[in-house]
Amino acid sequence: MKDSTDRIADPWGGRTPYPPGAAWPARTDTHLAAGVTPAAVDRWVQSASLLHSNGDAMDIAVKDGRIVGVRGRADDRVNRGRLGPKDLFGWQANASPDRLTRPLVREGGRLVESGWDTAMGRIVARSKELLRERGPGSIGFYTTGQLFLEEYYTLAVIARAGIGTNHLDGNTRLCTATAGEALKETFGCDGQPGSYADIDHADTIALFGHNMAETQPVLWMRVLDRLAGPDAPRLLCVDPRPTRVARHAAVHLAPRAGTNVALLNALLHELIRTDRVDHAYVEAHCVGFDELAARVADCTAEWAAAICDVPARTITEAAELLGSAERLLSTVLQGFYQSHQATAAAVQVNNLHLLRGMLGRPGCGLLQMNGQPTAQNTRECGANGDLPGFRNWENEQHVADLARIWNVAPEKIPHYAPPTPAMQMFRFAEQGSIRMLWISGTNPAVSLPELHRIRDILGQDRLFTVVQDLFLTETAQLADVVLPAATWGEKTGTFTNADRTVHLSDKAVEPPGEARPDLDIFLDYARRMDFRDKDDGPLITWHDPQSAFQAWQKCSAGRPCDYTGLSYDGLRGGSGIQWPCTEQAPDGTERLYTDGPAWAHAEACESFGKDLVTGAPVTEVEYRALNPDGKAVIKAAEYLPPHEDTSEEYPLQLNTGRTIYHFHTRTKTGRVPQLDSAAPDVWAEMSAAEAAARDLREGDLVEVSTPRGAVAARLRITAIRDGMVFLPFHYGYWDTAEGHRPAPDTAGRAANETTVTDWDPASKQPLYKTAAARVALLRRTDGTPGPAPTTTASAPLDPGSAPATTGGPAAHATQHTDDEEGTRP
Ligand SMILES: Nc1nc2c(c(=O)[nH]1)N[C@H]1C(S)=C(S)[C@@H](COP(=O)(O)OP(=O)(O)OC[C@H]3O[C@@H](n4cnc5c(=O)[nH]c(N)nc54)[C@H](O)[C@@H]3O)O[C@H]1N2
Ligand SMILES: Nc1nc2c(c(=O)[nH]1)N[C@H]1C(S)=C(S)[C@@H](COP(=O)(O)OP(=O)(O)OC[C@H]3O[C@@H](n4cnc5c(=O)[nH]c(N)nc54)[C@H](O)[C@@H]3O)O[C@H]1N2
Ligand SMILES: [Mo]
Repeated sequence: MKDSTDRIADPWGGRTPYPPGAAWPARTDTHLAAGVTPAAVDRWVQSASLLHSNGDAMDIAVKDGRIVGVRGRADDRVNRGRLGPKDLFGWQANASPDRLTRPLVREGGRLVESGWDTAMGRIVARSKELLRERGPGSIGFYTTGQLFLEEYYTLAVIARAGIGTNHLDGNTRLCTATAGEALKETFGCDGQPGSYADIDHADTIALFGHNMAETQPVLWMRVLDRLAGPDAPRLLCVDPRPTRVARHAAVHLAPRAGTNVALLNALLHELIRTDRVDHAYVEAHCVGFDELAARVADCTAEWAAAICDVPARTITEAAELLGSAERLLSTVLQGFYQSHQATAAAVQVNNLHLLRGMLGRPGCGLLQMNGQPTAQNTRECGANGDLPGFRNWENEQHVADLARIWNVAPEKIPHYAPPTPAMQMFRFAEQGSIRMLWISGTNPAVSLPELHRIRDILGQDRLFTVVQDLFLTETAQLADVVLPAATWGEKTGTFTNADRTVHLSDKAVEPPGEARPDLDIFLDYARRMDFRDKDDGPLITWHDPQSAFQAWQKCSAGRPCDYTGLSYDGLRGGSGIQWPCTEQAPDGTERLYTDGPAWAHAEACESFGKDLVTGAPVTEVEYRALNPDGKAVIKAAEYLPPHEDTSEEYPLQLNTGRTIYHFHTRTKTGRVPQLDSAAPDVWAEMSAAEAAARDLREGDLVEVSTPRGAVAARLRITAIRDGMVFLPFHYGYWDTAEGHRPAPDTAGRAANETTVTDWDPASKQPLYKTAAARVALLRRTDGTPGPAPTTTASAPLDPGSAPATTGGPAAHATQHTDDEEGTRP
């Protein structure tokens, strides 16, 4: 069957129902530029999505050397051909007329065009001067979750063994640091236990602070197809917003923000009270059960109900759902990760699975989700605060192993202290110990908390800032050197999604002007810096994506993220493949820990763990005493109230997050007509009761303010819980659709004007979802409703109060559900 749908109006497309245990049927989604037919396409080039962590495989359509559309890959295990709206339309951003095409350098206070030699020359000169005068600790690298594996690995070697600095982290610190930390706390090591295929088998699916419908729409299609089929799974949703997930849930808990640990402790209490514990599993594979049982002994549903402001009855219903599950799949994301007890809360979800013995079997999945498309690789390759290959910086053997692979002295690799987390790097830049900050693939002037502070830091004369991006972003405008990067579709490399599936993304077209792949930029820097190994040979021995991949394979060998069985050729043609992929497991590995934890022994583990309340590291001696046999650690946590609680002056909880149509700071999606017009400007969400209490109406221009700053936004009245205001964080100062002019209401569109400089003690992930705010009327509506989409969590409570979000003819995509008639090669 082939049909065509407006995928702005209907982001998830049509249903292909299926029963438990069956394979998810294929459905191939295609969108081509107006007037282009599939027959007119010159070439289809294999790739995968770069606008979220799901890893949806696709082919890029090329005609006359230009990208003209995309088509999902039906053979791929991740998406079976489906694509979400950002991927169907987002490719158009590549060809924006305002792409950076030449390097820029600051001259007399202004950024002016220059050549690569001049720009790189300045970076190298400053690097050498700083190394000479202030040492390696004066240089920091702040990267992303959106480059390719080959690029992160190269950057990690440059930073750790070339410069020798401890200051290398990614914006993954804002994103999935807690995912990694929670896995380390429980299993001793990062690495996603579950598989997306667990959706096919689960009888119960629990989503903890995860708006999957909007942030991983293709995974949500898989859930919707199960819900539409026989023996459908039951859903538990824990989210204060009325997301699509909440609307489909058998049980929806909408807790006060920042109370996840109280809620989870009550759920664990109920499971233990009703003895829904797999004692044999716990006995064989875990330590710490007694401590947990003691910790939650008093955490009754009534106790949590008062803290979370949800009915006690709904908590017991949720516990019943989890307790009666035979195949439970859980996912966790930013509603847990971006709060003051992030790791503590995420770890309780791990505990839930350990208690119930639900790991390593079909349907029994645990997904501590990633957000960004390549965040997994930032972590694996050590371009965040870890050593490459999930090696433990406190383990001399692991450091020696790396030193051998890189042929450098172990002392060259900084391991005197934990690698510096991003928020600390900005603090060092503020204080003046970091004097050069190289920012690649991230826009901190919109995405970090408390923006006036970030602008001040980046604007300092003494800080030399390099920004490597596609566009002249809010951050790039503050830089000393701007390097024009090539991106997805213009360069080759691999990346790994949230369920460990590795995809290859091939170059389809030439980058604009003089823009270069990030890998080439890093390699050029290494060459100009003349980094050497201990035998005076070149430190970096590779020269292109494939040779970089091979170097990484050697580094990954024998570690949990073992890539040795993969190759570019093996990744071409069919489906993506899940690591570990080795000679013994040439087709990859669907689930980790099928025989219990495997990387938690003191010799093997990536981390000895931390105190969940203080973040203080557990010592090796303590860890060995706690976990002599390398089992999973059940770590209990006490609930603590949010640091910034509501007050008379700031009576509302501030929640920030995403909509389906935009990606982060909109540098790509803001330049795409279909996506831009679906959600063109910032809005604020509140409940009808909170609006009425302030005499506010749909569409009123309101000011949302905190002690840090304010945002002016039109109001959208929704079914969000009382006591809360929600802001999407996508909107920066520069209106991308207007071609880089200041947005009409420049006085603060960015949610992060208002957020707080604070982080989870264990993962160091900043808090974007727990702060206090107030809302006041700026201007009464002229009848215009809030600019929020109606198809999503921001749907108006009164459907008549805003026109339905649609995309029109330009937003049509075809869906083929019959392979015979499909356009697949
Ligand atoms: N469309 C789209 N998709 C994306 C992205 C994007 O920008 N746009 N970004 C990608 C990236 S990098 C990421 S990290 C992911 C993020 O994906 P998600 O985590 O799903 O997205 P968010 O909207 O940040 O937050 C999810 C939910 O957390 C809820 N929440 C807030 N506070 C609390 C709380 O205290 N407890 C609970 N239980 N819930 C709470 C919010 O109401 C919100 O609905 O999305 C990825 N996918
Ligand atoms: N208030 C609030 N703030 C948040 C969040 C929230 O929920 N609430 N979420 C946080 C999370 S989870 C995340 S992940 C961050 C995201 O925050 P950012 O990383 O700052 O957001 P992006 O807009 O994705 O920025 C990526 C930049 O990389 C550029 N880019 C894209 N592709 C390439 C490439 O191939 N090479 C190079 N060199 N550049 C490229 C883009 O043009 C863009 O400027 O925001 C965080 N901030
Ligand atoms: Mo993220």
